[in-house]
Amino acid sequence: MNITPDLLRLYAVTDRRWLGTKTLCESVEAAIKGGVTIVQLREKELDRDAFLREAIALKAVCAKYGVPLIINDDIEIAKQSGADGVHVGQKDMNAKEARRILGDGMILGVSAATVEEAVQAEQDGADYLGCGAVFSTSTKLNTRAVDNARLSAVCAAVQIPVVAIGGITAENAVTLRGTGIAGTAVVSAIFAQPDETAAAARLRALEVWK
Ligand code: TZP
Ligand code: MG
Repeated sequence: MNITPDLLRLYAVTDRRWLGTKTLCESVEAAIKGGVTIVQLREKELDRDAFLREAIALKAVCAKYGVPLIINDDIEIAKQSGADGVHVGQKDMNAKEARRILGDGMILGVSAATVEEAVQAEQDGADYLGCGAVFSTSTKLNTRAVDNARLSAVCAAVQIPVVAIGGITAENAVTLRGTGIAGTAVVSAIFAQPDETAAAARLRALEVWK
């Protein structure tokens, strides 16, 4: 167990498409100031060198605030950048293999949209699960829908903490209360907003895990 539920209250997953004139580091730092508790660097377009540079720069920002940095998909980038862990989807590297390469001391997050996937991921050594999409989203294509009954079943089936993801906003997040989630993971509800600090503070204040 490399993570506790309190570190998963508000999980910011990056997306550079809304950066405008800001750097990713500036945008993430603004979000952390609003109450983000964990950050995932998710880069689908950057080449390897640029991804590694961004990861190293972002690790310095996160470390300043004691916020863990997770790297999407790429274990080698996670290790080389000094990040705190990696997040893999069902179609990425097998969770057991990811845990083997990572060792025991780094955080492993796994996406799970069913109880079966959740139980398997826990067995394979995941520290936390991302479960969704709990609402419709245009940020990621080809998501699977997870309703509150499924989300509750996933939370009940595993000992490790679960974060909900997909289409979560400051308006709809409260409907996730009572499912057993440790927190919410968002992209556009923070990074598509003009003021990331205010957006993060609003989401964090909802305390949907209670
Ligand atoms: N995984 C499942 S949905 C999603 C990811 C990365 C995108 C969530 O983005 P948004 O903007 O919070 O809906
Ligand atoms: Mg992935």
